[in-house]
Amino acid sequence: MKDKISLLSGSVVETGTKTFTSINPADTSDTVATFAHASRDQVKVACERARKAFASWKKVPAPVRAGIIQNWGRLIESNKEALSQLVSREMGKPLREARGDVQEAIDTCNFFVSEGRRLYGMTVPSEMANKECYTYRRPIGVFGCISAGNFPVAVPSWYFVPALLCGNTCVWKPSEDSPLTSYYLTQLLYKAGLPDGVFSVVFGSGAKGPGEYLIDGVNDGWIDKFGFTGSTEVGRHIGEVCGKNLQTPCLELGGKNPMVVMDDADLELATTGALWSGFGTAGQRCTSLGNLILHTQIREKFLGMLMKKLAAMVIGDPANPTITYGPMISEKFMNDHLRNLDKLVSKTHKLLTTQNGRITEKNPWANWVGESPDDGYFCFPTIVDNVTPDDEIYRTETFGPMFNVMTCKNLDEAIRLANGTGYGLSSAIYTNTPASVYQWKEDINAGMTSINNSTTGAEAHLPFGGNGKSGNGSRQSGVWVLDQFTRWQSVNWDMSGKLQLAQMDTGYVSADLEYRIP
Ligand code: UN1
Repeated sequence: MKDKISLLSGSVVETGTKTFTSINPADTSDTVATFAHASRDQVKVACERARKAFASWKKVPAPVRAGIIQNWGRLIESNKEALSQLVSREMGKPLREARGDVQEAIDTCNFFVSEGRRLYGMTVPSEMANKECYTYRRPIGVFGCISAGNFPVAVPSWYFVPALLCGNTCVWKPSEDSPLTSYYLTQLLYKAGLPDGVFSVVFGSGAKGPGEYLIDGVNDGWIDKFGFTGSTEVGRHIGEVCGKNLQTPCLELGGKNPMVVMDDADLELATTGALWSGFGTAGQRCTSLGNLILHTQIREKFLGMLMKKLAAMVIGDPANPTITYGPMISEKFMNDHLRNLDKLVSKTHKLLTTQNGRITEKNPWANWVGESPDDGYFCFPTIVDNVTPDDEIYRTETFGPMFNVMTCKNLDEAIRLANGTGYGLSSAIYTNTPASVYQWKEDINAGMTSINNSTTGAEAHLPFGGNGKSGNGSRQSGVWVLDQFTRWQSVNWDMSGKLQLAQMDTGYVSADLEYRIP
């Protein structure tokens, strides 16, 4: 049944001939599933079904829609282990993290269930008698979404839970790296009681495939709202297409996330935080550490401690609970990483790590766990020192297990370096001086910042998103995301039985402005 599926749309399931396989990146002999690239016609069918379903879905009372979200959350929870195992098998993140990925979706459902009983508008006084004013949140229509493979459960839930709750219908193009996870996540949504046509999945590639057709669908009038998590380059293109059509997409793009360690920091904490920020998920989070900015006073001591912890780090089999990270998501991500090492690291830089690139049986990582590293796409952790603001590597997102080291003399310089990359997604500072924290919070140009914590690990009910090249100012999660999936409508209801003119037929009383206190 799951073979060669290209369109999944409730009762309508279609297959395709141009197939692609999902492969376990920790063991490439393990083919997880074969799906097919959806055709342009199939994307159109999905959008048409969504358009048709919108008329009735928006009329379903919000608490009833929220009931389906609640069911979805419960179903995800009761399938948490199987789904987590599948996430880990399909895209390679450690099982512990895969469980977190799934938990984030459960949290998101839980958060939004009661929002179905709010979705508050306001009653607003009128400036005229016998007239009432109100505001309502109205759904937007058909929501088209392209998501990435690094968070195949959490990030889609950030989009679809609020989108559906608010009364929109959806067409989803999930990552080619996690089709089976997307398939089951969608099956659980159907089992939760979602009416036919409200939610469809089109499988396959982005470029020259369903992703591209879905973006074109904005021009074709198929889509009313777009959501995208992925590269800045593709995000910019989506922004252009949506802008031309007077739409504002939700764009969650790249990052070059800085972490500053000041001279008063707890170095034990900061070294652990830096390693996790840089190498958790093999650096394949948009919130992963990009530039580590060390105060000159603690630089040498910090690096000594860091390299010691790095040497003890365990890499390998995603199911092994002791690992920090497993394989790259796919061969493409590994090759991109290898190309970055080749292209971006220059003679002026100093590699603090002696082994870089691909981990193999011939060139193994000392603390390797699992079968042969040759079975999968495993890479060494890389730390690049002596990076300056003039270097391309300083401002280029690398999305792999590598980060840069830079040095600063004071907080002003640290903030300049942190803000200079053009990105502004996540960030972190380690310091114990309240005044430094205060200045940092005010001056760091990032959508998210951590004090004495990792650059990664945003919680499900806080606004998530970035500035600059990291997005277009949209935010996901928490109550703030409601503004992405609804439009405000103001209503004024006149019961006076006559045409009352705003600003003119008011009962404003004039003051005696000549009066002066004696
Ligand atoms: C992403 O990398 O696209 O904050 C999302 C974090 C996770 C989500 C990352 N909760 O690291």
